[in-house]
Amino acid sequence: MTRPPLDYLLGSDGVRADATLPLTWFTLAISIIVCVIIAWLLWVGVRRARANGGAAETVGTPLEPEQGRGLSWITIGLAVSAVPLLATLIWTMAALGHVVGPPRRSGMTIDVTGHQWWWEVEYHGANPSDTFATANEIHIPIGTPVVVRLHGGDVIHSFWVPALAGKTDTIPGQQNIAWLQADRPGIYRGQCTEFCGVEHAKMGFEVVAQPANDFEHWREAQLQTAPPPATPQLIHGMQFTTFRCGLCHSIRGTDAASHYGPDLTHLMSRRTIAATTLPNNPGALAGWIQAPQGMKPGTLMPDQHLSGAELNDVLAYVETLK
Ligand code: HEC
Ligand SMILES: [Cu+2]
Repeated sequence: MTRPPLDYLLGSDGVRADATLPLTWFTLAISIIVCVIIAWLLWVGVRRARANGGAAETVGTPLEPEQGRGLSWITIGLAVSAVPLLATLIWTMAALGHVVGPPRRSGMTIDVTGHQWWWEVEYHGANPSDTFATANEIHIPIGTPVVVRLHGGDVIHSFWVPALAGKTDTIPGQQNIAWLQADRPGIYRGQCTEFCGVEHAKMGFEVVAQPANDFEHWREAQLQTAPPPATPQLIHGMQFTTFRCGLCHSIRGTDAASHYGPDLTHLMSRRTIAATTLPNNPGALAGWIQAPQGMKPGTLMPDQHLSGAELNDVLAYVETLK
């Protein structure tokens, strides 16, 4: 979805951002105006002091009676600055009232965990078998408030989708609550905004807001387990992948069941890999599996050094994880 640049500055796409965006522009404008006025007054003052022979000569000499009148300007200055400050305070309180609490009747609750340097996303349903996990791509139905329970996997991260809502930290050992609501379909960029180590900048994610029907289709597809391998190459690929990659990854329907790294059950349904570092296409995938350290130095997935044949089998199998 491309939007005109001005729309990014002035527009928001969800109720939470709607409440904070105009306040942000207001406080920025007031701050700029105050800076300009103060700089101008300072300049005027310096010029006047120079015209009167410079400030140095007056240091230590008692004030002439008429010079004491300058004090009234301080009172006026305080009164003038109190007005925008008070307005900002009242507006801030009103905006907080809109964004802070999750709506009482939320449509959906998901769990999001910040890891160095990717996002684990977990969906739940009425039954335990309705639970599935994905990574770095959060799908939500439009027009529905979605409560996001935030967890910290290792260090403090911060969850931010600028067009939809403000920031909320993910803290190890504590659960924080954020909520998202998108007004229209779209793909909204999210980003970790609390410095969390070398690959902090490459800890992005996407929120895909869809009409309720499309979202339901996506959910149904995600609930499926991985398809059984259909050819000898795929059988070998699956065996090798679960043996080698299952140490850290989960593929539902196989023996790979570790949650150290992203769940790969529906890897090919995602638009990006490695927390938006790379587009999800066969070339990038092959490069990532073989040498992730070259693309995201420091990432907790080690280079795999597979032989050509092993890599081919792994890729062939992984590409069936739609
Ligand atoms: C020692 C643990 C470990 C092993 C072994 C491992 N990975 Fe990973 N993998 C990770 C971690 C951690 C990430 C998240 C990296 C990041 O985004 O910074 C990851 C990310 C990925 C991703 C990107 C997923 C996404 O949605 O962003 C793919 C694909 C992947 N690994 C495939 C594999 C394959 C295939 C193998 C086996 C050949 C493998 N990995 C072996 C830990 C591991
Ligand atoms: Cu982070």
